[in-house]
Amino acid sequence: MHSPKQPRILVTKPALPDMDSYIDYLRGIWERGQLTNNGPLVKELEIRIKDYLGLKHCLVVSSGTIALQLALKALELDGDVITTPFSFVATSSAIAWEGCRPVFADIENDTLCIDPDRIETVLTEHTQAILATHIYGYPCAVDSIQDLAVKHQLKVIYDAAHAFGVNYRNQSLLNFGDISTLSFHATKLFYTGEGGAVVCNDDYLAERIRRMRDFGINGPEAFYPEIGINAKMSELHAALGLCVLSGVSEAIARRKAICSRYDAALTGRLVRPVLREGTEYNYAYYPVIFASQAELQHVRDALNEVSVYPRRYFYPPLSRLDYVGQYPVPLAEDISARILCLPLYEELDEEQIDMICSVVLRALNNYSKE
Ligand code: T4K
Repeated sequence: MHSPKQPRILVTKPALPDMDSYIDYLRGIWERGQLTNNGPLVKELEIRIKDYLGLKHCLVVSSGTIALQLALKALELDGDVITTPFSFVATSSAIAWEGCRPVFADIENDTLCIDPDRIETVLTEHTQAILATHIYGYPCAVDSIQDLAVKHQLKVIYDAAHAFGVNYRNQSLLNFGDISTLSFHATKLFYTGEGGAVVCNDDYLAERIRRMRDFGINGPEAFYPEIGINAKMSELHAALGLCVLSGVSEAIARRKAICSRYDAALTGRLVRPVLREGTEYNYAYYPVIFASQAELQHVRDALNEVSVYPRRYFYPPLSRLDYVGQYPVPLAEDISARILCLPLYEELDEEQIDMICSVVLRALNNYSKE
């Protein structure tokens, strides 16, 4: 049981930047009196993210969910969108919220991303787009997905909520597809508290999304050429992002060291998803796959006993949502029942990692004896 003396180890914890650096930004905000509406810090954050990741257009918004909605809206989608059942609920709910129909294609059993071969089996004349998630920041089969898009004239959106800082074949993973979306939620590697971004290479699309995130306004005389919404990021969120961005390379390096320590103890005992060759990972998550759901529950209970709280990201599969149609996705069903994300954040120290590993290994041994 949790004792008040034993600090809880949760699945993640934001590495808060130096408070003085945030206060410095706040002073500037106080002097200017501009709290929102595309202020100087939002503009600076966009430039800094573009430079850091090597992107053409990056439009910051108020959440990763609204980034997905803007992507669907900007591409004028209103029909079937083929998507992954193995993701966070926002991937599916954004599709349904925008009046489109989520159609599920099962995942690859190694990368856990949507399987291009399965996409082909659910394609119909109503399919307009593919919305695939780089789950945990693991790249999707971007080439095969692009081939399908060209062959069937489909748009491609990547939910890249987990993929900040991931490079694939020597460039940002965000450069693939028509649009990629990011989440800057507090639980993410790079965060602004709440926030997100829409990334694309197309000038017209970028201009459209820029207007759409601001009610569709076109210029200071408030002319509205098309429908928009309020998806703006505030200066307070952008200020936090600017502070966090300065430490993001260090954060990735620290997380890499933590993952190596987990690997050293757990490799051979637990299965891990497979990273596609050519990936420079961001170490956003540490998912492990158990032999069965019962084994997962046994290990999770043992961790909870010592106040360690891993998370079942992502269970159950999205194809079980009440507001979507029925699609057989046996691999996603199977994996989502057996996968658990172990705690991973910069502050986690060696002693804590070793303790987590020894509890996991002991629980696995006990379970196999039962
Ligand atoms: N697409 C994908 C693939 C996504 O994963 C997400 C979001 C989205 C789209 C949508 O993006 P946003 O609209 O959210 O920007 C979290 C987040 O709320 C969500 O952003 C995230 N994915 C999802 C995977 O996880 P929970 O249910 O895990 O949050 P919570 O509050 O249980 O936090 C987890 C742990 O983090 C807690 O045990 C403690 C720690 N924590 C959390 C917060 C919020 C902190 O230490 N400080 C904090 O401020 O949902």
